[in-house]
Amino acid sequence: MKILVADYIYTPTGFVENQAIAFTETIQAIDSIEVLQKKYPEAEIIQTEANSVIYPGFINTHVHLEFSANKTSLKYGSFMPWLDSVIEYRDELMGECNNEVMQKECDVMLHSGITTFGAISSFGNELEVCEKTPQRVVFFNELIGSNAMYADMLYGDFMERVKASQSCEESSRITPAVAIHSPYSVHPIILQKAVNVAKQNKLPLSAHFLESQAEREWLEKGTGELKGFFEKFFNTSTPVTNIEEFMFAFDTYPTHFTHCVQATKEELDYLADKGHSIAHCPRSNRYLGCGRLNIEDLNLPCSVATDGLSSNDSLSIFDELRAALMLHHQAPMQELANRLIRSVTSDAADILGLNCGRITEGKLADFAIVTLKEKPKREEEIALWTILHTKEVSNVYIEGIKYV
Ligand code: MCF
Ligand code: FE
Repeated sequence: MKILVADYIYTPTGFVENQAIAFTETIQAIDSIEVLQKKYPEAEIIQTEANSVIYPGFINTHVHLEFSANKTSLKYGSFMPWLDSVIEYRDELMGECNNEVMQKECDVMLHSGITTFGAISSFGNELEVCEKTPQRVVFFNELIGSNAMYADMLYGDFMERVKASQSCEESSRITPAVAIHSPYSVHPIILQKAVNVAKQNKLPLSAHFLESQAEREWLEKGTGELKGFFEKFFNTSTPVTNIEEFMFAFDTYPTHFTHCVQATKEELDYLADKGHSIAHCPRSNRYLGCGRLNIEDLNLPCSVATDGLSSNDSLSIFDELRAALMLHHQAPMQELANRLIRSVTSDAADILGLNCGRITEGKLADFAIVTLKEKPKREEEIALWTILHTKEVSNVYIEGIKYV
């Protein structure tokens, strides 16, 4: 048993002062240090630095580790030139992205307090790193392929990767999962088969959806920049599905949809009605010229995530949260800061179906300890000062073990 003491603890009922947490792999009790010491006289007491706040470990629900080698290869500013550059540099970037490069990025996430991440994997290359890294990893095996001719082969390869990730479940903190790349890139036949795999095995399910204006135009009218892209690279000129057909394919299984920047109010209401959620990637959306997600109008659960280095400049959750504060410049500051912290803790845990993300009895003992520069003058600003001032967290615990 260990007892962690800090000036502040972020709990579901707000920031509490002068309390401590008793934990093993899971949280046993939250109370004053005096009460906990009496209850657990043998426990090791860990005193954090002055002005520290204990948060549940942060959760980054959507990242592509396989693109970690990208610095200046992919074109930022607008979606279609970016996609063209992915086709051009994908092989080169994958070649450069060895385990050492990916592990380094897992460490960047860890030092920003990320104790769980959702890794979108197109080839399964990052499985070994995800087995070794201390974090919990929801391993999203990605299905991609719009050509019916290759559908069986692509589906077969996808299933092999699903099985490989399932075989790591016992010996690591990996949860196997399914990702559908997007409506424009996945044939509806294999899409439905993959959704069924997720449903039958109760695996978390995710999909990129309505990220760019080009995607919307292609799915609605079969025109626009994606038409040229498909003619050039895939020798086709009509979309394989449309917005409704794609959305309906997920009707009976709650799915984590990434981006949704170009979704209409009706589409968002539909997703909400079916119990789905959104991964919001503010820097990725900005860098790929996709626009701003109207988070103020959302009535469905929403996480904030970094996406990959394919459309970002770092995998630090604090860099992302600061970007979100700037992108949503019209939102009341304190409220937004509190909502953002929730989006990478309890909301993200609920979305991925994990027993972490909250400091309450029985939850996994995953903690990120943030040390503020001085005592906050007003309690209602702790979330904001945390986001604005934190480059790295002071300590990280996962399942009760200290990693930072
Ligand atoms: O989320 C961003 C932008 N939207 C779509 N895909 C990706 C993102 N970052 C990486 N990707 C990957 C995706 O997983 O790029 C490939 C897929 O394997 C694009 S398809 C040519
Ligand atoms: Fe993505």
